[in-house]
Amino acid sequence: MSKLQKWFLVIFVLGSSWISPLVNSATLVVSVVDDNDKKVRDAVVYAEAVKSEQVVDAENKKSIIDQRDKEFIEYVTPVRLGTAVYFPNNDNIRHHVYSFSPAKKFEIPLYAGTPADPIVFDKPGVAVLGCNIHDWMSAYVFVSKTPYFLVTDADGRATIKNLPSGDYDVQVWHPKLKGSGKATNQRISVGKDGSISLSFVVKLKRLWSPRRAPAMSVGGY
Ligand SMILES: [Cu+2]
Repeated sequence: MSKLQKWFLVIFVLGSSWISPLVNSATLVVSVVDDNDKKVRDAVVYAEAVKSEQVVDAENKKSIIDQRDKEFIEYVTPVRLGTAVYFPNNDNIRHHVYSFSPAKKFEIPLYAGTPADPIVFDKPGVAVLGCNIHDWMSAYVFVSKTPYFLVTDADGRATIKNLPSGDYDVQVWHPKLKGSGKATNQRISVGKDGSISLSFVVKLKRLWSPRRAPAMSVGGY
């Protein structure tokens, strides 16, 4: 290696060490409990960049909300804005899925199997799903503007990986949340690699929900 080549190597190595801080990212570990300290599952945790351009992801995003044993699976499905959601019916009876929510109004009239066309969720917000035949069937689609979101598990936990450097507003939404997600806001700053832990305490409403049909009618319509 000539002297000149060595100098180029030194400049290259120094140069890369200057560039690397730009690709730092953190893991965000979130726990959500209610005001009785009970772990809250099915809570959507989302991190929005404070300086964000909120561009719809151009990638083809797909998701599935299953229907099994006359229930929607999952109860809460967070999706990125623009996601196409398929609604396969895995029961041997027909379902009739609908939403009247401003975030997405749609209807898939009585059907069996998987409808050919998915429903594209193209507005941010929450769509409440129901089934015309089975009143107790309900589910929620949370349409997120940000790519950084997850839903909490049975332990009330969610781990969002690879959050790039920057400032974020982290908020929580749940179907039974009292007040708006905005009120839960916590601002974080990601500067270096590592992990950030956040705890949320949320107040949940008691929601009335229709009872499932009596066992006698299972296997009926
Ligand atoms: Cu149904």
